[in-house]
Amino acid sequence: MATSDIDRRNFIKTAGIVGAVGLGLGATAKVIADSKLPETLGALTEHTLPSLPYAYNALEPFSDEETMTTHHSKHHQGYVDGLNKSEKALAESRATGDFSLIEYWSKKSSFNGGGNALHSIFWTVMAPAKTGPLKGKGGGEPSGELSKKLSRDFGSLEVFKKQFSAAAANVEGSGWAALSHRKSDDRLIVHQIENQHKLSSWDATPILVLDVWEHAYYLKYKNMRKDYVEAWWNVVNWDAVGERLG
Ligand code: MN3
Repeated sequence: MATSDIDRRNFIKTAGIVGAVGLGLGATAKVIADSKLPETLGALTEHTLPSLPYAYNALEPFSDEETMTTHHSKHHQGYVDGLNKSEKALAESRATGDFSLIEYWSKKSSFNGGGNALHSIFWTVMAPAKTGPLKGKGGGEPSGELSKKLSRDFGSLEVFKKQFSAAAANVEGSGWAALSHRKSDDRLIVHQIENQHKLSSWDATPILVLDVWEHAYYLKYKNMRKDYVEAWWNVVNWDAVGERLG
C-alpha cells in the first residue's frame, strides 16, 4: 500500500472520530493539516451580505420599504448562508472522501450561489427614480457603448425593453430576466433564468437582471407581475449597467 493510501485511511479514520464527537469544520480543517493530506481541499470563502447602495425606502414608489427590507436582509441573507453551508459541506466531503451527497450539495451550491450572485448585481443596477421623491439617477436611457450595442443587437432600445419585459413577465414560476454580454461574439442577449440558476447561458455575463420571484413584488403588486416589470424601468441605473459591460 502506498504511503498516501495509508495516510488517507488514517485520515478518514481520524476525521470520522472528529465527526462523531460533533466538532465543526474548524476541527476538521485542523485534522487535515496534521495529516498532511490533500492540498486539493482548497480554500474557502466566507461569503457575506453586501450592503445596499441606498436606503430600504429609496426605491419608493416602485418598490416599498417592507419588500426591500425583507428581500435584502432575509432572502438574500438566506442565499449567502446557504452558499457558505454548501461550500463547507463540499469541503468536508473532500476531507473525508465521502461524496455520497455530492448531487445534493452541488445543487445547493448552484442554487444559493446563483441567488447570491444575481441579487448582488440586482441591487447595484437600480437607483432611486429620477421621477421619484429622491430625484435619483434611476430610469431614463442608457448612453455610450451600452446604448450603441443595445441598438446594434436589438434594433432599438424600445425593442430591447419589449423583449426583456416579455422575458421577465413570462418566466415560468420563480426566476429572473437577464441581459447578458456574450464574449465569444460580443453580443448582448436577453434570457430567462429559472429559480436562481437554471437555463444558464454559458459564456455570457449578466449585466442587468430583474428578480421576478414573488417575494420581489407580491406585497405591492400582488399577482400583477407585468405591472411590476413595467414600473421597474423607472429605477434602472443605466450607468451601473454600462460599467458592467466594461
Ligand atoms: Mn429575490
